[in-house]
Order: sequence, then structure tokens, then C-alpha cells
Amino acid sequence: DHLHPTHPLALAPVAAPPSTVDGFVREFLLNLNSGRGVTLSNASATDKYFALAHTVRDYLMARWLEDLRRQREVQDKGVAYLSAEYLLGRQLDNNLLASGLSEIAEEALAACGIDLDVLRQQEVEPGLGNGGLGRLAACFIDSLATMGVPNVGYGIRYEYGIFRQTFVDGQQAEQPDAWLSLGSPWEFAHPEGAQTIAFGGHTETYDDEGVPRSRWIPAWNVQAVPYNYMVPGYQNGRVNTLRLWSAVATNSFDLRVFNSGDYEEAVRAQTYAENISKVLYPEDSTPQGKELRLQQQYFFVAASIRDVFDVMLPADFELTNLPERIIFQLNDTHPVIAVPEFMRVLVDEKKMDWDAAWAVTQQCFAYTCHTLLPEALEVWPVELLGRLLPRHLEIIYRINEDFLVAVREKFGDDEMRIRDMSIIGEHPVRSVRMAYLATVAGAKVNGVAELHSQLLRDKVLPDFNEFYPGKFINVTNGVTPRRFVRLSNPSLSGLITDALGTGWVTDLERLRELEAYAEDPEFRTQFAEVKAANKRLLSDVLRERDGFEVSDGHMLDVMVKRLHEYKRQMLKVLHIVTTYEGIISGRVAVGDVQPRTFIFGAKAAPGYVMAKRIIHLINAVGSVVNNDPRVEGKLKVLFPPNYNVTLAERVIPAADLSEQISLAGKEASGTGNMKFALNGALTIGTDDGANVEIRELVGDDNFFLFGMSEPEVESLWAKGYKPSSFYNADSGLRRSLDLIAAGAFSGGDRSMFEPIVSNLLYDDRFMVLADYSAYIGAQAKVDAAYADQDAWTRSAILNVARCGYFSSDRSMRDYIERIWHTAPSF
Ligand code: T68
Repeated sequence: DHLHPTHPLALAPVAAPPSTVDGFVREFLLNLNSGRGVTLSNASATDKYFALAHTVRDYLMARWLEDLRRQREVQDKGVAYLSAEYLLGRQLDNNLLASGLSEIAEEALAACGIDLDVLRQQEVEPGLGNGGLGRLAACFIDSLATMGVPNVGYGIRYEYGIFRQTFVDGQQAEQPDAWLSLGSPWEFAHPEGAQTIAFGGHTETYDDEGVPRSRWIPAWNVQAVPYNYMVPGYQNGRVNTLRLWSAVATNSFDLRVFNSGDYEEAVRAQTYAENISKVLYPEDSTPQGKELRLQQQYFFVAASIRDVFDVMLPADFELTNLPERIIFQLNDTHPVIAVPEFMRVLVDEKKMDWDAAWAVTQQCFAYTCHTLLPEALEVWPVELLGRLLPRHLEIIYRINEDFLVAVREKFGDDEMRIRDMSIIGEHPVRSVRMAYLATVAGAKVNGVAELHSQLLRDKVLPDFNEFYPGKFINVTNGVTPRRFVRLSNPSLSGLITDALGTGWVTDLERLRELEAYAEDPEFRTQFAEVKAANKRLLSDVLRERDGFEVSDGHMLDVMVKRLHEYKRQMLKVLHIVTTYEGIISGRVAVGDVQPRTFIFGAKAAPGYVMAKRIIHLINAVGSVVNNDPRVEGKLKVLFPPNYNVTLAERVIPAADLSEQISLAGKEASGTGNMKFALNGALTIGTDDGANVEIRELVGDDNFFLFGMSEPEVESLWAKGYKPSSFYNADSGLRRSLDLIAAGAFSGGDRSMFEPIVSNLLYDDRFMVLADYSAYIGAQAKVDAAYADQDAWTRSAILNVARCGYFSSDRSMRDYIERIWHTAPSF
């Protein structure tokens, strides 16, 4: 009765500690003592946070180990979600909630004289993503765990996540995000499970017992070390895995250089290898085509594919059955190099016949597109790709050759069309079009909102849509109600639970039942109290974090998202300047304006000059408005720096008005729009992305629609858009732009914001001026509506009640039914 590996006790994980306050206290103290080497009396806040995190882990561990074992045993179909970004946000609260330990933990810590909230603040959020795309991946893995669907999220363990933003004289400055400087209590490193990932070199053909084959002779390699993170489902005993890869230099990598006696060169080479997972690229829409970025992409997908073959599948697995076992979901084009890598493994390593391998590949991949901006569609110069991944380039050429033969069969020798559809583009340099490769390889291609998917079919990839009928589908995005309602808005959650019971957290359509409550004055009062309480909480956070004061009784008008011209933060600025100018000039009676606080949150890509200028302008307008006694108590502009998931969780529940004002046809979906509506903010928005679906669900009376529709945008372009004609036609617009140009927000300096003004007057790619007057008109309606607080609250409740559709659980069900054909297991 030794604990032999086959002994039952060795097979099963050790049971979790008892879910009682005493059990929790004991486990916590144990973790303080043996994990941190301190006693409670001399523990630092960091010690206590780490011990608490480890305690939560201990509760989840048995379930996780059990799930991992069962997944290996059952071998049902799983989803490998391939994403270069996961914008997770803080883990502690989420994992406490998932394990049902929130109250126990709070009591247990109180018994130790510790305030749970103080420990929450210790966590540095893992900012391993830029914005919507990365946050979507985090919501999706939460939903899959909650729904009990087998899934591994694969990505990169960046040592530095999205930069920390500060403002210096109103201008953005970037600091490195050293989120790992104290270590992360949530990760499990497995250096022994490292994969070797090769790069460079050349290819050769050889005779394999009469069969001519190719092989890749790489020049260098790095180790990909997996770090596992628990992804607990919501109170269902289920724990999935997020596996992020970290690059480490291999011994072989620098041995030759070491032996040559060039120690410095050897160390430099080591740094080169480890650079691969060093930093997240902060461009959220215009990938720069940098070699290191392609290295990152190949690094993590190659490691993930190897992981699937070596760890998930049994050694004798029949490869033609792969589509019954695995589906790789490509989160945008960033992981698309997985397609030729998968083919290379099947054909070169597993010696599968090309056509059989291609048939398998086309069933094992699906592609999600997240953009409509042409400049955001990734292309890799053939020169670069061939140098880094010579065998992959050959494979891509072969895929393209076969594809173009099929195109000719279907469409005839239409050379224009062939050129347009080729995976290889010729201008300005010969390049691989990754979205085309993904489309050709994917079983399905999906857009992220109805309008976006329609535009993908009609405008971005129409030839492909014609060639592959049925391949293009829509799956509208969603957000996890656990993090973005239950955790971030406990007061609203309490109110909902009092009315409906707890089931809504995993069945968000149940919010519909709140419609009746919208008619109940008592409930409306309670709802309004929740909003006011959330505003006070936000006020506390902003005071502590940034020294800001949020005035009572103000409408909170919020625009938080990446800074991009297409999102049109400038429209918001022009509205603020117009309102301000109206009041100080006496043209507008102060009494007609609802007191408002405008809140911005936005990071600009460090190289995006115009976006950074706009940030500077917002701060400049803020400092003038906030210091002008003529608008005191009426208008306020707050721009807390470093908007991130943690701040979003405070800002969104407090908002009254959600700004979703992109130029129609440019925002693929938006997901912030959903979070606001679910937290009872009303939207002012264009008919763009998922705004369209939000408005359809909440109804026109509960949504402030303005601006051109996508077809109207198209036709104005076709006619020839002249922004200056809108400037000339609208006196309010003229006064506002003139005020900026005159240096009213730059201490009289007329040059500071001149590039913004002239860009709007003479270029205005995103038609800010064309939508200005409609926007100002819609804002007047907002003011009028807000004057009737009770009616506003009713609308807010209806927004919550009617937005259950935007749960990422529903998105996941759609992926499962339309793309993955997987099922919940056990
Ligand atoms: C966003 N895309 C879309 N991209 O803009 C947004 N891009 O409409 C949508 O709701 C969201 O995806 C989820 O579907 C992004 O966030 C990026 O972050 C990005 C990062 C690197 C390169 C390109």
C-alpha cells in the first residue's frame, strides 16, 4: 500500500480544503507561513495577497486536476482558441466568485484583521492585450469554462503587457508594464514541458523511399515554456486552462558562439531569443509588419500545435480523424501562420499525403475577422516570411496555386479577379495576405456583428463570398456577465437577484423579466439609488487614483476605448467645445444645459501621432473647462490616464451615457457598448457595429441614434466629400473649430492643435464634420431626456432588461452550433 503511481490516492488530486471560514483561515495562514515564509503579524500586503491567491488556487486545484485528467481520458472534441492577446483583468475576485468563496474569504480575512478590498488592490492586472480583441478572448474562455466546453486558450506570456499611460503636460507618455515584477500567483510554469521552436535556414527535397519530400533545415531555435493559468467556470466545478508561452534561449542556440569564445555575442544571442515574448505590440489596428511580430506569431502557434499533437492526442491517433477531435479558432489574422505550420507537421513530419492533409486542415481551422479597416489587414512581405519561415512560404505558395486553379475553374481566366483573390499580393511589395490565407483555409469565416459580417461579405471579401457560398457567417460578440455585471456592479446584481433569483448570471436572457419592473416606481427608485452609489464609488476611485473630484448630480457622459480617428473622439471634443463656447458666449442659457461630467479613457498607439495629438487636445480642453468659473458646476472633463480593465470595472457601472460614435461601417462590433447597456447606461451612437443590434433590442425610444448610415457614408464618399462645406454651413461647428484654432486651449498658441483642425477641414477621413450637426442635435435630446430622471431610469432599466443577448455565453453557443460542433462535456 505504497503510493504507487497507480494507487487511487496518487491518481486523484488531494481534496480541496473545507469551504468554511475556519478552513479558509487555516489554508491562508499555511500559505503565509510556508509559501511566503512569514507570519501574519509581519506579513506585508504583498505577502497577504499572494497567500490569499494561493489559497483560492488550493480550492480550485482539485477540480482543475480532475478536469485535465478527464479531458485526457474522454477525448471529446475541444476548442483550441489561438489568440495573440488575452486582456484578462484582475484574477483574484473573478476566481473567488467562480469558486463560490467570496463571502467565506471576506469573513476569513476579517477574522485575521485584513480588509479583502486592500488585498484586491495589490493585484497588477495582466494587460496582455490592446483592447476589444484581447478582452473578447478573455470573455470567451470564461464562457466556455462556465458552459463546461473543453477548451484551451493558447497565447503569449508577454513579460510586458500594454504600456502604462501617464500624462506629461497633457501629453501621453508610455511606461513599461512590468506586471511580473513581483511574480504572478496565478501561473504554473512548466519548463520541463518546453517545446523547441525553430526559425530561419533553408529547405531541401529528399527521396523518402521513392517518395519525393521536402524538409526544413532551420538555422536557430528557441524554447517555448508553457505557463498554465486556471480558467474557472462560474460555480460549476469546472476549470479550463489558458496556456501562455514564454520564450527562453536554448542551449544549442548559443553553444557554437560560446565555443568560439565570443561570450558577449553569445549573451546577446540569448537576449535575441528571449525578446520574442518580451513585449506586447501596442498597435491595435495598424500592424507594422515587424519581423519580431511574425516571430511572436509563429512562436506561439507552433508551440500550441505541437502541444496538441504531443500532449492532447494519444500517440497512435488516426490523423484523418483530427476534425472530430480539435478545432483551432483563429482570433484575427495574428495566428494564421498556424495554417502552413499545421500542413508542415502533417505533410513533412507525419508524412501525410498533401491532399489528405489539406482536407483535414480545412476542417480544423476557422477564422474570426475583427476589422473593416483595409490598413488593419495583415500582410507579410514574402522576403521576410521566406527568410524566417522558408518551408512555410513554400507551403503557402502551394496552397495558393491549388486555390487559384480552383478559382479559374469556377470563374474562368478572369486575370483581374485572379490577381485580386491571390493569397500573394504584388503591390507595393510581394506579400502574403493573411486574411485571404485564413479564408481559404478556414471551414468558416465570421464577422463579429451583423453589419460587420454583411460588409465582410459585400465589401471586403466579395469574391471569396461568391467562391465559397455559406463560408461567411456572423457571430455577434458578447461580454461575460460574471466580470462585467456580477463582479463590477454588485449593487445592481443584488437588485437583479432580489427580483429574479440568481440564475441570470449564467442565463442572461432572464434579464427580460426586468421589463415589468421598469414600470414599478419602487424598483426605479432602487435602480436610481444603485446608479448614484456607483457614481460615488467611482468618485472615490478617481479621487484616490488621480485626485479628481466628481460632482454630485452630474450626468456621467463616458467615452472609453482606444484612441483612434475612426472612433471619433474628436466628435466628442467638438461637442464639449460647442457646449462650453455656447455658455461662455452667453448664447446658451446655463439653465438649459444639464450638468455633465465627461469622462474619457483612451490609450493611443505610441507611434500614432494624430491619436496622441487628440489626447493632448482632450487634456487641454479639460484644463480650460475645469478652471473656468463660468462653467463651474456645469461642465467638467476628466481624463484619468491608463484606462484598463480595472478602471473599466469602476467607470462602466457609474455611467449614464455611453458614447459609441464611430463612423458607420468602421467599428466591427464594439463590446464596450454592450457592457454599458448591461449596466444601465443609455447609448448615444451611430448605426455601426453591434450598436445596430443594441438599438434593435432596446428600442429607438431608449437609444440616441444619430449620424449617417453606412450606405449614406458610401454615397457621400462617392459624391466627393468636402469637409469644409460642412464647416461653412454650420456656425456652431465654425465657432468651435475656430476656438481650437485660435489657441483658446493652448494658451494662445495657434500651432499646437493646427494639425488636428486642418486635418478635419481638408481631409477628415472619418467624416467628423459631416456628422457634427446630427451629433449636436442628438446631444440636445439627451439633455432633454435627462431632465426627466424617472423616465431616464425607466429607459436604463429597459436597456438592462433587453441586452441579455450580449452575454458571451450566447456568443459561445453560436460558435458551437455554427462553427465548432462541440458539446459541453461531463
Ligand atoms: C476590435 N479589434 C474591434 N483589434 O475594433 C472591435 N488589431 O470593433 C471589436 O468589438 C473587437 O475587436 C472584438 O471583436 C481590436 O481590438 C486589436 O486590438 C488589434 C490588435 C493588434 C492588431 C490588430
